[in-house]
Amino acid sequence: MSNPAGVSTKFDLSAYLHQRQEWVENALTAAVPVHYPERIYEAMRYSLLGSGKRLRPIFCLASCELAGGTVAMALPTACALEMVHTMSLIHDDLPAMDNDDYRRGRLTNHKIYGEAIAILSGDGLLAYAFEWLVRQTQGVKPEALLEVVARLGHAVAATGLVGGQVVDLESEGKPDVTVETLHFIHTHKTGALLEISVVSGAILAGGTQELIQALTHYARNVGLAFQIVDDILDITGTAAELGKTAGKDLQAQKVTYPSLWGIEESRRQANQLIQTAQDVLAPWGERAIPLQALAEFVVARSH
Ligand code: GRG
Repeated sequence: MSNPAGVSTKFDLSAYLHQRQEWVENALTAAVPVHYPERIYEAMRYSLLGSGKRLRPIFCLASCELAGGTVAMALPTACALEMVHTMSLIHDDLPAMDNDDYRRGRLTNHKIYGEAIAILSGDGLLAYAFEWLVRQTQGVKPEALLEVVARLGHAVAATGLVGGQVVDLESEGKPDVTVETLHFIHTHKTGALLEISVVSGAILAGGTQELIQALTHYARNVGLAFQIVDDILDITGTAAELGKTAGKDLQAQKVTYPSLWGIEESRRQANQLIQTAQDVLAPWGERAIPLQALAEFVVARSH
C-alpha cells in the first residue's frame, strides 16, 4: 500500500473489512426485525441484509476512529447510511427509473415483492434510517448528532441523490452529455452519500474543523474515483456477470467516463484522484491508514 506519510506498516485490509462488515450485518439484522405487516419488513430485509460491500458504513466507522471516537458512537449512523443506500438502490431499480431485473446477482426488490411494496420498502428504510440514528446513538454531543442528521438529509434531498438522479434520467439517451453534466450527476447521485459517510464519523467523534475539511476533500476525490471505476466495471468487470446490467446495453444508453475519455484515461484519472485523496490525509499519519487503504480498495475492487 502506498503511504504518503512514509509510515511503513502492514495493514490487513481484508481482515479490517471483514470485521466491520460483520458488525454492520449484525447491527442491521437486529435493527429491522420482522413484525406485522410482515411483507414490508421482509421486503426491507431482502434488500438490506446479506450482501453489499458495506462501504458507506465502513467509511463512517473509519473516520470516527480517525477522529478518536469509538465504534459504538458511529454504528447507528453507519447502519442508517446503509439503509439510505439500500433505499436508493431499490428505487433506482424500479421500472420508472433504471428498470433493472437484477441487483447484486439476485432479482431486484420489485421483481420479488411488486412495485408498490418496493416503493414502500424504500420509503420505510429512508424514514427509519433517521429514527434509528437519532434514537440509538449514545455518547455523542446533541449538536454533533443534529449536524449529521441535517447533512444526511441534504445528501438525500434534491441537493444530493434526488437531484443527481433527475439529471441522470434527463440525460438518458442523449449522446451530447457534457463532462460537466456527468460530473454533476455523479457528485450528487453517488458522491453526496459517500461524502456524508466519510464526514459523519468524524463529526460524531467531535473531530476538528481541519479534519472535517480534509475528510470532505478526501471523500470528493474518492467518490469521483468510485464512479469512474464503476463505469469501467460496467464494461470490463464482474458487474455484468453479477447481473447488474442484465438485459441492458448500458453503453448504448448512457454517456460515461470511459465513453468520454476511453478506459485507459479513465483509469489514470481514477488513480490520480485516489493519490490526491491519500495525500490529503497524510498529516494524520498512521491513524489515517484504514482510510488510505479504503481509497485504494475503491479503485482496485472487482465489483
Ligand atoms: C427516493 C429520496 C429518494 C432518493 C432516490 C433513486 C435515487 C433517488 C438515486 C439513485 C442513487 C443511486 C442508485 C446511485 C448509484 C450508487 C452506486 C454507485 C451504487 C453501487 O454502490 P456499491 O458498489 O454497491 O457500494 P453495494 O452493492 O456494494 O452496496
